[in-house]
Amino acid sequence: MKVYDSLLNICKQQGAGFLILLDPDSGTPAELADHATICESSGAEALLIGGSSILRDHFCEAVAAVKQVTSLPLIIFPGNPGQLSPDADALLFLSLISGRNPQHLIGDQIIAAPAVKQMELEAISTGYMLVESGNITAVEYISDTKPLPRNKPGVAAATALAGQCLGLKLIYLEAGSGADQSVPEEMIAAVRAWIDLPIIVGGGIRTPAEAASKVGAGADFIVIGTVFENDSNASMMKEYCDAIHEAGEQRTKL
Ligand code: 1GP
Repeated sequence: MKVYDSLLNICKQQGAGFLILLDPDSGTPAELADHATICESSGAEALLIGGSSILRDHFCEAVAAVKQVTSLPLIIFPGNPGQLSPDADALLFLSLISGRNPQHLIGDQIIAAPAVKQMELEAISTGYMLVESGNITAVEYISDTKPLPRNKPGVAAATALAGQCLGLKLIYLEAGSGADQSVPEEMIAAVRAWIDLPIIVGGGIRTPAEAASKVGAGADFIVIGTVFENDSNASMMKEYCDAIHEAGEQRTKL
């Protein structure tokens, strides 16, 4: 089964799913593989791998090491167009639709597309929307784009809808890794009201209750990165997983 179809199944059957982000900058390939086994035992539905990778140059080795130890779908969440590996199961083929930097709207994609095809990677076209979060995040700085104002849910909804009309398959609402403030529930609800696509929400989520609240507002998948990086604790991750699944189940009953 294609990874995208399995994500759609999770939305349909469970209401919501839990994704953990492994940042290649955060450890050696062996350490990342250890982290992946912890993630799997927490009940997460899939792993994302990617990030700024400014400090280390071992992306492909990290993907291969993680893939060896996990049966979870491994999805590349690329920090740049060079983060590709045939060992992954799929790739979020991102377009930064909240910004107006042509490099991240279509330039990087042209650079990456031939390699994606040659590697036969499943490319899941994703509208990536950066949301103002109280501090300047690495993604804002590196992408040289302005985030969406957090008090303008209507602008976010129209942006996501434009992405859906363009044929994108996922919307990722991103506050940025380690953000001060996560994506507001009001914005998630506005986007949910206007689009049918699965919505991923990540950045700055620090408690299971906060994760559950995002699901209650309409998020289909929650991404946790920094909290896990700081304390790679299986029982804590299970608490996130349970909270997300419980909130998802509530949604399926509505
Ligand atoms: C970042 O959305 C992810 O791209 C996860 O964010 O590291 O803040 O959990 P955190």
